[in-house]
Amino acid sequence: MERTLVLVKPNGVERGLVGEVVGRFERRGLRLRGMKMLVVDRALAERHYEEHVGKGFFADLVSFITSGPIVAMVVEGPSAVKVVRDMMGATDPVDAMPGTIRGDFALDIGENVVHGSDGVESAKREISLYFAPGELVSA
Ligand code: DAT
Ligand code: MG
Repeated sequence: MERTLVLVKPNGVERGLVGEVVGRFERRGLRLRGMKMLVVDRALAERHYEEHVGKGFFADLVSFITSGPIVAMVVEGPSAVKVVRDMMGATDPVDAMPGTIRGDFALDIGENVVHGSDGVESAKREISLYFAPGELVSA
């Protein structure tokens, strides 16, 4: 079993896609272990995306993720990191396959609707940024 962090980004919340995104994971058989709505502040955004500090898109990335409420969730299941990444599709929605979340609901790389952790270690780090241990339930 693995856990991964999923965010519905501000444009996904604004467009009313929270249920669609959550429903896809639930129907796949993944389990929700925590979920909350919050507005990300600059400090949290910079910690979350620290691997991208110095890149040309970093300022826009921080500005976007802090631009409105997001929904953060911890999703659990077998190989959850990979399964969620596969269900989200490629980072650039233009390259994302139809049937994936980005492939069905996005066209702009800067506003690609969802975030999913890219590995087991990054999932642990990211989950701890958004959730205290007591905010998560176990099976
Ligand atoms: P992912 O979200 O698929 O893990 P990433 O970690 O490489 O992708 O980048 C984080 C986010 O930054 C990504 O969801 C959208 C944005 N981003 C990445 N590359 C970009 C680029 N070349 N131009 C604009 N935004 C970009
Ligand atoms: Mg990433």
